[in-house]
Amino acid sequence: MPANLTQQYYAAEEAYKKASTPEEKLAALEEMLATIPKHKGTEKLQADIKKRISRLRKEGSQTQGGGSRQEDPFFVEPQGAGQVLLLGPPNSGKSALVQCLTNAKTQVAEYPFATALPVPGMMKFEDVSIQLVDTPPFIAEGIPGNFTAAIRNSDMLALVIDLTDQDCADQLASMLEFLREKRILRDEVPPGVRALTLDKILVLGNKADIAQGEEMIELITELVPDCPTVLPVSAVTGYNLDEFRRLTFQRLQVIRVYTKRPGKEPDLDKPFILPHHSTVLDLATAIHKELAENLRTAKVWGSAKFDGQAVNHDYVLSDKDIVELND
Ligand SMILES: Nc1nc2c(ncn2[C@@H]2O[C@H](COP(=O)(O)OP(=O)(O)O)[C@@H](O)[C@H]2O)c(=O)[nH]1
Ligand SMILES: [Mg+2]
Repeated sequence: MPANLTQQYYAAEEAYKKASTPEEKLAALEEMLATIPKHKGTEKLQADIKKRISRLRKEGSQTQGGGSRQEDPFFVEPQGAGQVLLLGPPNSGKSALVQCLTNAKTQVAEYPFATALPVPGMMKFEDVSIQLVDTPPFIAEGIPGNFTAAIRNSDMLALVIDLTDQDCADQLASMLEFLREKRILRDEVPPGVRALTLDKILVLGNKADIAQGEEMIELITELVPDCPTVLPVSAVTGYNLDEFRRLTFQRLQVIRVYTKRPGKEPDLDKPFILPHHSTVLDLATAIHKELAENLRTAKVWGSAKFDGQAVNHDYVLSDKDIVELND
């Protein structure tokens, strides 16, 4: 039987052949598995890829001290509506920003390399919690494999640069080049593959309180090819940090949905976070598999034509909808 492999599969296989580190090999193999057409003709190949993945994972855990992913000091368990990793050269203000935006105790220092490992904290946007991760300085030639894996694993990146630094445009260009080279940044991302498109990257031009911000940003967007959105911010004055919260929530492309029991008030304390275009059935599945299986009727307040309108299981929910599910 012909395998009928796709362009996407061949691209991943090419990346596997070119991979120079175990991390890159593993990412490429996972992508091969995600993009391989699933039918009888590819069963043998699928099994072979799975075997190679498990062998690499085993080797990886041995070299990292017999640890699982959880024991990898660069791995940060995702929490909240999404994980946003801050990446940037030493002294650009990553730690200062994470400290202003979250409850995290991260070290702000006048000297570079103060942050040795990723430090997570939770940032609020309205009633949504978004995870921010402070990271060690980005130096293109010196990024260890598990740091690369942590970058690949995030939902969004905030590239932090220092607008008072004359080299900041070059630094940004080199970060973007690194991300493209590692195939973390792509024009398109096939389903099931961990990578980011340009809209999932925000550039934070920090120290806007003491920089000629506007001029520098104009220069950056001129010099850096395919430049993502640049937001001037300041960790000292808090300038534009609310805009960063809002933009991050928007770019994560998630909605928050509140649930209510029949005849009761809605639970407005803890929204469920779902990807854009999620349906009533997706919500039920997120709450409990059994609820999804036994779901009979649903009512929606918010996006529906009228409050408490009965809707089908495939009704597409909107941000801030209140949903009553009956099994
Ligand atoms: N003026 C000004 N200084 C800042 C700002 N953010 C950080 N700094 C200073 O820049 C230095 C490096 O900050 P830090 O957060 O440790 O940088 P990191 O290495 O990227 O984590 C410290 O002296 C901070 O006080 C800012 O928005 N404005
Ligand atoms: Mg730091």
